[in-house]
Amino acid sequence: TGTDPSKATFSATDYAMMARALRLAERGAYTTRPNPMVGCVIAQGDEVVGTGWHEKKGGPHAEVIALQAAGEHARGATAYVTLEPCAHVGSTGPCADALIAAGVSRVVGAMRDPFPQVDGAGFERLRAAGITVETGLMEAQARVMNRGFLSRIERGRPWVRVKLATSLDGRSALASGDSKWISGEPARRDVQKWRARAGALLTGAGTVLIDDPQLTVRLGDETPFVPPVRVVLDPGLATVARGHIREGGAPTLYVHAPDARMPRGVEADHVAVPVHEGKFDLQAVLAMLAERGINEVQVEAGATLAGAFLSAGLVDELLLYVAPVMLGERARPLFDGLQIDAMAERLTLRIVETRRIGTDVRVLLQPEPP
Ligand code: AOF
Ligand code: ZN
Repeated sequence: TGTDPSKATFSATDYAMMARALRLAERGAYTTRPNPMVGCVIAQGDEVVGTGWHEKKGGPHAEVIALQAAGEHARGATAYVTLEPCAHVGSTGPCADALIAAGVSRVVGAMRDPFPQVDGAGFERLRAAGITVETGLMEAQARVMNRGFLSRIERGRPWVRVKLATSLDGRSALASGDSKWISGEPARRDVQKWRARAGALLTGAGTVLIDDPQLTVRLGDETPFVPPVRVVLDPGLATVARGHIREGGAPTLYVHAPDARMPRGVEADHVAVPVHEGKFDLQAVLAMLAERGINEVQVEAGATLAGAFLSAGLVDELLLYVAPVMLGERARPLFDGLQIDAMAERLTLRIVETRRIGTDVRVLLQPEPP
């Protein structure tokens, strides 16, 4: 810093205010989708005069709530926003205009909003009105928080998190398919929070038949969330009339091969996706989910589907619960179909975070680019 004139320097107060705005934004983690999480803090020097966060699509944006709380104190204040203020009329008016009207004198943004209707226009509008605009404060944190939204807008596909419970010897189930339970109760409860962040929980027909999961979010009554859609990859629509997955207050979407037909008398949401040599085109599956506004997908499936995502290079994040148990050599591996014959071909991952959860260890990993 100091040598690069394009980089603004930020004070300790700036950091503290943006950190607070990021924490506020996180409150929307289970409810804002498909919208991003956004937080806003309005301050006069060290004194916070208004705060806000975006709760849900169609509801007021973070800035509007913070401006309302600040009232006249917004005049001459600094507004800290975790995402560029919008410049479009969507469910609500442009936040850039609201900030201008309130007489804010400085806006500090963590990052640009890549949403096509904003994409720089919000910051531009503020500057044109004579407001000091500085950006890039805690940008890395802001991008991580909204990695799902950013993935959908920037890459046209959701962020893909594969969740797996593994034994110490790298096994995901017994040969019989039985996997109840590898990880302990606290770990299984922890998974619920990651589910609640996701717009979709994706599984395969095999898992529906063997595990019969509900794939719902169970967080306790005090925590509001929007139920993620349960997505079943079922080429022949063999499971549409079966299992707990049809119950429980969350929508279910069946993805099938183009030539499959819904059985007579069964009503379910379904969509055809191309299949090559009996295997789904996973890129097409993800593009279809992005079309439907899904930011984050959590894959909770067996070794076949988990392996297919990994082999295709479509895993962004691996959420691994390692239990201190051995399941032995006849048990199922974590990933089918990974063919590695030389150390040079090995798949390398980066550990993002580790944490002990009850008797297990949670490891969050990201594959290294090849
Ligand atoms: C902001 N502040 O708090 C949020 C923003 O459907 P709408 O009208 O709510 O607009 C959604 C888009 O607005 C969303 O895709 C993103 O680009 C931006 N979200 N912008 O200034 C906020 N939530
Ligand atoms: Zn807005």
